[in-house]
Amino acid sequence: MSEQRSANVRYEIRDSAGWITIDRPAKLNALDRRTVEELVVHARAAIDDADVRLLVVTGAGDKAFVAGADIRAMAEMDPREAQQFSRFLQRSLDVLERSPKPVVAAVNGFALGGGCELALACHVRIAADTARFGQPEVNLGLIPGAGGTQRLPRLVGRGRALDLILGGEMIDAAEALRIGLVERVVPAAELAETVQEYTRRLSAKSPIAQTRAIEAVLSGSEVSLAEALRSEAALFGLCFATDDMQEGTSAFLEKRKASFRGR
Ligand code: CO8
Repeated sequence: MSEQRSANVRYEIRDSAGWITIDRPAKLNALDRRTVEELVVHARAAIDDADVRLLVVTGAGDKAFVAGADIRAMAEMDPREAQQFSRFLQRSLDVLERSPKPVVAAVNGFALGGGCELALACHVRIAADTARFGQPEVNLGLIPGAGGTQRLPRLVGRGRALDLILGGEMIDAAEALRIGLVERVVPAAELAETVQEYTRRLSAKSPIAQTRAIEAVLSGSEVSLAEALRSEAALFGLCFATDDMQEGTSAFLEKRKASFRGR
């Protein structure tokens, strides 16, 4: 498929992954309302497209993934508008986190403020070794407002999250890997190919099992352990009603490669 382009976001399918590229390099891909709206339109289209198996979110250029919410746009807001913008961003990032298809952040540079929060809403983060992360909102007299106060501690622990949020300092990719903010770090020149290879590998697995796994992990983090374990068992049981489970187990027993169809 050829590339689709809206004002600030590009979309193309590579292999079976829908690549969403935030494309405002002159503003280090900062997120204003229009950019976020376009991101969501492309994300929803990718989720609904039967030919797309996974989503990748990245930034244009080699400097920034996303350097935050657009500070110029925020400077004009009153408290009510800021709260609405925060809810709008939160709901938009929920679309990625709640995607039934895996969502990978290919973090190619600065991931700051809302940009770090965008990466946090993705299921897996693969970063260039040149990427830098941070929640610098305190430098602006703000707090993270796009999920950072909630997703960051859940990912790296409360102490490390507060260290980042209270200090407002940036950390490099190696430190992000060390604290569990990203899952992999690769040389910048190899980021796109690494992510493409990663999406190829994930595409060969059972889509329906991946969807159920995302559901189990996400829903489980919102309830008690006992309830989460019941939910895991229910989702595990549902897998046994799928062709993919028959195919996966038969392929193993027949010593051949499984061919999953996502049903
Ligand atoms: N918003 C708007 N414009 C930006 C942003 C941003 N977040 N980041 C960079 N830009 C613009 C710059 O203003 C500049 O534009 P211009 O050339 O027109 O002056 C251009 O991008 C290039 O930036 P720099 O010249 O500053 O590039 P440097 O290489 O010197 O510095 C930095 C790179 C260090 C990344 C620097 O640009 C920077 O510190 N940016 C701001 C980072 C930041 O504070 N991000 C957090 C923003 S707050 C936030 O994200 C809150 C999220 C929650 C929102 C919830 C809703 C209310």
